[in-house]
Amino acid sequence: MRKTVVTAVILLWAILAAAENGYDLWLRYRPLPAAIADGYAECIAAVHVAGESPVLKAAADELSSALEGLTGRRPAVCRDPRACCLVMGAHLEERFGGAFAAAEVEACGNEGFILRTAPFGKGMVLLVTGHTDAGVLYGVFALIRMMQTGKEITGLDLSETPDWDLRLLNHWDNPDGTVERGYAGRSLWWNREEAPEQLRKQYRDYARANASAGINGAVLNNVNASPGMLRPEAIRQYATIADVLRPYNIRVYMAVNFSSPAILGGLPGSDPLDPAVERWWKEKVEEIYAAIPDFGGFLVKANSEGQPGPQNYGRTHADGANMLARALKPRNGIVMWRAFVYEPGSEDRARQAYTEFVPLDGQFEDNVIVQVKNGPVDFQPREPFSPLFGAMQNTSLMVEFQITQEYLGFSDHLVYLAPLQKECLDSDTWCPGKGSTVARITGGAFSPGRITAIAGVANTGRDSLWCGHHFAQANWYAFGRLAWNYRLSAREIAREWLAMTFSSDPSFLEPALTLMMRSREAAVNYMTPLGLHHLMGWSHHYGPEPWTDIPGARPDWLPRYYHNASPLGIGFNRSPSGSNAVEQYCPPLREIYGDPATCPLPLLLWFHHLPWDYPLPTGNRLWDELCLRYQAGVEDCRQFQKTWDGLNRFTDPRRFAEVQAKLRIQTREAMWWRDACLLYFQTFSGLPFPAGMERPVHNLDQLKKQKFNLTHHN
Ligand code: GCV
Repeated sequence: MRKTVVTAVILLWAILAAAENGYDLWLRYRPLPAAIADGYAECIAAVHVAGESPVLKAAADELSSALEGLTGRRPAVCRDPRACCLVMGAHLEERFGGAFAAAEVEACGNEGFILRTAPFGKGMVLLVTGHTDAGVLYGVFALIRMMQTGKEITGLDLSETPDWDLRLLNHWDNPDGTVERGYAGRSLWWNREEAPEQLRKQYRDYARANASAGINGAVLNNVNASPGMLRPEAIRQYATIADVLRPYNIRVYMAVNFSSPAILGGLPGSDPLDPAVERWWKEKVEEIYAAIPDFGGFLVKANSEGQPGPQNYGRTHADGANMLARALKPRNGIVMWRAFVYEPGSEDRARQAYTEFVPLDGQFEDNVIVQVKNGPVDFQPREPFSPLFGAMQNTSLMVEFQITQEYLGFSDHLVYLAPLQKECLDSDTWCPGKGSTVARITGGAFSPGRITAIAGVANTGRDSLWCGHHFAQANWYAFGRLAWNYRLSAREIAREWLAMTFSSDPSFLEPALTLMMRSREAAVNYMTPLGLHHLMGWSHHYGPEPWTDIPGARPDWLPRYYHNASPLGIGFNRSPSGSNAVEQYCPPLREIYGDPATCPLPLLLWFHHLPWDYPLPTGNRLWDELCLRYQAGVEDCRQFQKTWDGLNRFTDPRRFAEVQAKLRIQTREAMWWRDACLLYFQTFSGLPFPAGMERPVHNLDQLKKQKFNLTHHN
């Protein structure tokens, strides 16, 4: 008997533990404490869906399964709204005239929603409405989030509209199923062999997660695009996926190879001004729309890192983008044209996108958006904002963030990215004047009527927990939430995510929040403090290799190009006495960044080359400050481990152990970064390590010989 009970307990534990493998993301819908659950169940005991559409059905199904999971009770379906406690549907003012003014519902636009409790008959009714069914879907997800995080849902009066029209994930997925800079397994979309029903479930769950965070579009293939993506079979695969995503208000977009007309269409070239090329694209666009009527448009990486583009034919980026834009325009499609360009041998890579794109300002068709990486180099742990924001006032611009952690420890390091994204979005460009933040510029504050968009390079893959690290899921979620509402604080978003994903117990939330909020700065400190950048190995982008020198390699792929360490000092001189990249910023930023005395400390070595003993406002000389920051990064990681170890009673065993194992790797590698960088820089500074700093545990010669090992990174 006893044996049976023990076996049953073990079995139950195993089932529960297996159920918590991270697949459910923040949509876990685990039972809430009875007191709260009963209140919600009562408040939403019966639901009336006013209208019929796949989007409304998706919203109603989600609400129903969320309530069932959270409260143990599925709401009844009621046909008569008078007998219901919740009514969802677009334009409810037509039935609940007193509850809203028509203009208020109209103001919700394409995707906004209103959640309002209103008197109806003898009681109260909770209304979820908007101008469109998509708005209702987002309203339902907002309501679910409120319940998941224990908020009051009686007496609601809330309305929201998103800050950007298009909120997209970019998947760098290749047709063979590999993912460029992907650290969470193979591609969700390509080269799959599972049964269609199994795939549909996974795609639906992907769509639910996106919709709940507010993401409404996805580019399903790599910007280093295979021309094969435009073959009929790839278009069919795109269409199959689009069908599953559509009820969640998600459109698909495609990254295209500019040489497709030549490679695929057999034309002699792909010159954007050649009428035959233009015709080829128009026909291709029609073929795509025949399969995917709500197709979103193209994303293009052109004349960058070996990709073909209009410059191959002596044409400009505007010529190339506009030709595609004209093909897409009749179908309301858009072109997202990337500004990530840099040439070998240019004096300063950080200057290049500006140099190439600013002269084209005002020349793009109105369905072109220029997609600009957040910083002027490449998704480093910290960069200043790209000076293109603000400099192209007659062109739609969108920010591209990287959610996948190419330069931030892949899926091994816990780095919560919302603070990085907020830092960029809240940056004041001062163009055309004070208050012109990146968020406001790209959100259309100065150009009403233009399409607005924002993109994040996805960190998802076939991995059972989607993102390779349980906390990397937070970066997917946070990107969506910020894209919906950039005014949310990184802390608020982390709090929501933690409560939904792990536990809303305050004894869990507070320490876990501190850990997350500290994590980005910790990574900056142990990788690239004080504005240093690109210190990683050039082939893998993972660990530190500040010494790398590869004869014949492009200088701007090598760390030494960026840190310039020598006995004289360290840093990239982008001041007027150097590359003068500071001139690309509007006043007063160019003066502030251009003078080491006023340049913000976190960006100091981004803009200046300074002597090792340069005195800093912290009271330390540069060398000592650098050492202490590396050390602080390591100490933070150790603290993260301690914090997490203390939280085991709030988490299930599997996720707890998996995060714990990753934190162990992170601390070990923070020490690797610290030692590699400091021991190497010390060969130039010749200065001792400051008092209070731990001695390195590695030996520089051994580190230099060590081969990078990918075994624990997949
Ligand atoms: C998709 C960096 C990455 C490349 C990436 C490129 C880009 O260089 O290392 O993998 O290519 O950025 O954003 O186009």
